[in-house]
Amino acid sequence: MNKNILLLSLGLLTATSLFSQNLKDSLLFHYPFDGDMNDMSTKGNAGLVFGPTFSDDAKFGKSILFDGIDDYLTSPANVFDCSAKPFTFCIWVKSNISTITSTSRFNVLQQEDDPNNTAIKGRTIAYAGYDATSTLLAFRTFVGNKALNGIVPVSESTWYHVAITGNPVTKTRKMYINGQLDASDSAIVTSFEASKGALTWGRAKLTASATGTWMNGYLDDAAMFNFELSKDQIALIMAVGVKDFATGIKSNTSASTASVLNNGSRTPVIALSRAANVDIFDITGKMVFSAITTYPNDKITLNNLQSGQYIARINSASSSVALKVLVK
Ligand SMILES: [Ca+2]
Repeated sequence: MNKNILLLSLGLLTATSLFSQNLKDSLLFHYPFDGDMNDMSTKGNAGLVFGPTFSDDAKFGKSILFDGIDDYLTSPANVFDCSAKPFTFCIWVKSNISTITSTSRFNVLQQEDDPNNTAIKGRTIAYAGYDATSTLLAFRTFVGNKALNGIVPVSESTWYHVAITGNPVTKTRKMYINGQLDASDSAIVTSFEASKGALTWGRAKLTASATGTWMNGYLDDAAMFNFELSKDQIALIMAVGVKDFATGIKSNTSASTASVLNNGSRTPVIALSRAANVDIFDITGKMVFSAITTYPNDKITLNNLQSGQYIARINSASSSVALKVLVK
């Protein structure tokens, strides 16, 4: 048994790779909202802007700000079909709604009716609605023609990371808020809609009245994947953003450039086989450590990390890897 395995077996510090597959092609769209509606996935799904402006109040780069009156965005048809494959939609959202009433609501992402068969109705993929129990706003999805209601209150002027996953085979839906599971169900909907309709952001369907559905606040770093992201993968997207998440997947899916060990004094150490940048984030996405190593002086001592789960992003000249790091 080599030293690393021995030390890991002590349970003082463990690390596992978050990725086992190349996921580059799984990204159906990625809108950073950094000044335009360009799609940074390989799918070329650039959208159109009808009113919203770009803001420096953002999670990554710029965000896009909706006035709550008549601002919206559109994306092309034939991008997304929730009946075809499992999916994950993720986005950062910040509400500007200061007074919550029983009619408070804003739409984040809406699917229009299918362009090939308008009898097939698109659904509201993500929105925030009034929760009568808490008398507060909470995030929801209506994929599957039934509301899945979250419980985390949506407060004014606070960024929330929203991730919604769906699986058309098991008819399972999950909603994560800030990386934590907020709501889920399974097999309670008949089917997921086979719609390939265009996507509309920040309001109800273009063919319907948008009254009461206008987005009032900010959106940032929106992406759709054609698989169900794990909780750990969602935490990594929160921490580093979709771009670096996808880059890390694309360039290297192996943890071979990094190992994690304990140096004998219960101080966690990341040992690297080459020079690299190491950034470590806590579960809320806050960077808690950053260093550049120079081989062969390749050990990073993590003196000040409290017990808990972290994400380490390690970039070298030739590769990139993300690790889940558990400090006990
Ligand atoms: Ca952005």
